[in-house]
Amino acid sequence: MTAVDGAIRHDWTTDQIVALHELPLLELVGRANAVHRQHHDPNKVQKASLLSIKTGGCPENCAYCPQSAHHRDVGMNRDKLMDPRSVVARAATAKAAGAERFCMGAAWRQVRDGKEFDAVVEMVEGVRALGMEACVTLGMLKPHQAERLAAAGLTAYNHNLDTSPEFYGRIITTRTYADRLDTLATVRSFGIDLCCGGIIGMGETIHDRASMLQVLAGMEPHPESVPINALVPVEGTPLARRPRIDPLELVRMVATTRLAMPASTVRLSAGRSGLNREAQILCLVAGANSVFYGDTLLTTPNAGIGEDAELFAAIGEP
Ligand code: SAM
Ligand code: DTB
Ligand code: SF4
Repeated sequence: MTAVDGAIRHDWTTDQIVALHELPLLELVGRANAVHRQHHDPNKVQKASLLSIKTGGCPENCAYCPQSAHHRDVGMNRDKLMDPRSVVARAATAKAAGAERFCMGAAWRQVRDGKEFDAVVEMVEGVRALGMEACVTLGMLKPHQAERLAAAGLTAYNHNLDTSPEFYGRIITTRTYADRLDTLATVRSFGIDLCCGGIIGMGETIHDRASMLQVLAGMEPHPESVPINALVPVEGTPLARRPRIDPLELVRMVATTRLAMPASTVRLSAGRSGLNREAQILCLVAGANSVFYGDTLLTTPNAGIGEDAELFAAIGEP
């Protein structure tokens, strides 16, 4: 490797990223930690809370997702969009529990103009008025819709690539990788931060994981936040029988993400409840500096607030 660790680069090759990922574990974690300390306060872990504002009945067929209407065996209820007042009240509760960022997810293929989108804009305004960062994940977005969200003060838009371009078609067939990249470019063009990452443990190879990171690190600028999810296998989805990944695979993925995108917030996302306290701390040493915080993710359980209190006490974070 010719470039110095910690330099912001957009020209990573997939092979270079695979080589990082395959370093001896202690070398990988050590280098990632050094880069992490160059760009971030090593004692700071951002807490982001999640809320599903519109659950179930999604027309997309993402193989991992319990909210897809294609996976009938999940038996997920279809709920209506929540009303803005109760959403803002939930954000206030999350803030009181220590969350700095509030992320709202809707099981939509795309945003449609009308009353529901107006309500989401109101939610963003309400969350920002609490002094919290606001993030939404609503599926595909058109320019005029991104413009409205930007005007409402939206901090970030979450739209994951989920996996490599090569493996994508094995996981989702109702939209393309190019659709995803288009929405990301639209969001970026209105000055909204990007929250974009993926999932490991869906049957992809290490090369696929590196290839996804190559696409993300090729973006200029890098996404400001990169969620790394470990698949939560949900009964009734096509990926229900996939084994849980070894926590050290998550450590390697986090460390490699940190090396490829030194200044981004790397968020330890779904799958954290399957890790013990020490494995989570290893992920934080390896460069993760945010977690989803609160008892539930969108529809599945997260690490509990009680366990998180122990985690934060152990690392000395308030
Ligand atoms: N419909 C929007 C979209 O797909 O962009 C937003 C909601 S979607 C649930 C947000 C992200 O959650 C997905 O991109 C995926 O990375 C993650 N996710 C969903 N189900 C998951 C699961 N079972 N395990 C891990 N991550 C999951
Ligand atoms: C992200 O990358 N992970 C979060 C958030 N962004 C929206 C969602 C995880 C969802 C896990 C499955 C569920 O709870 O339904
Ligand atoms: Fe719909 Fe998002 Fe779930 Fe895919 S991941 S089925 S787009 S809610």
